[in-house]
Amino acid sequence: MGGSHFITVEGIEGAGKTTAIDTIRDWVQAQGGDPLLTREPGGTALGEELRDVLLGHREGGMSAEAEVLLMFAARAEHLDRVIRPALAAGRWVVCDRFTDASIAYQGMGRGLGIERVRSLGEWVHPDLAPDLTLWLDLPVTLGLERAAGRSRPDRFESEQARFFEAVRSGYAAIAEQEPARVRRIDSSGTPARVRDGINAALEARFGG
Ligand code: Z5A
Repeated sequence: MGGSHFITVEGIEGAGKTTAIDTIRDWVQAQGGDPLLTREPGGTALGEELRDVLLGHREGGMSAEAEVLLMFAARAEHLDRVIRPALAAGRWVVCDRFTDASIAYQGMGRGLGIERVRSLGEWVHPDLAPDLTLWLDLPVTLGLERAAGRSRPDRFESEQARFFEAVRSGYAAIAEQEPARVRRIDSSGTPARVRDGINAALEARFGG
């Protein structure tokens, strides 16, 4: 159970990542670990500035290419200043979204293509991949319903169901290609059921 581990959490809008991350934190702490919780885009001073640019409603929006490159600029900084040092120090790192989000949102949602975006990941972090990715999966309509009650939608949240269907299919493709790393969690059920699914996935990957 010793040593560093890198866990990422993914899913469409309203998938319940916030609750999932609490569950992961509790599980790691119960094993005696002290997890670093972080997020993308963000996690550093520059990353949070880029997050504001990416999520804000800029007049005219931005091109898909600019969007994906800004995501990876924030990620490069995050890796350099936060993720790699924490892993090197032997900590667990739990990250709310990572490169899979770029593949799903920019590759599929924006139509840049999975392989093009994946090649950016191979350039920015050729030697590093999450040990475990929890993909919180639920129907798009349910995710949008859950998210509807929140504050003013950001630039991504303002997208329509068709966009999130494409994003979801991106996650499904990644899960199919990398079954050892990506664990699908059915997130359509009650919070207690989702929590059980996450705990089971953590136990299967890191337990015993
Ligand atoms: N993005 C990108 O395009 N490319 C990239 O490379 C990266 C990101 C890294 C910001 O991400 C945006 O950036 C994101 C993708 C894009 N846009 N979108 N969509 P973010 O992760 O910060 O934003 P978010 O997706 O809006 O996530 P969130 O708000 O942090 O979490 P969430 O997963 O959407 O959901 P939640 O807040 O945890 O839960 C939603 C609601 O459902 C909430 O009221 C909960 O209490 C409720 N809930 C949760 N679980 C349940 C269950 N089981 N039953 C009933 N209700 C539930």
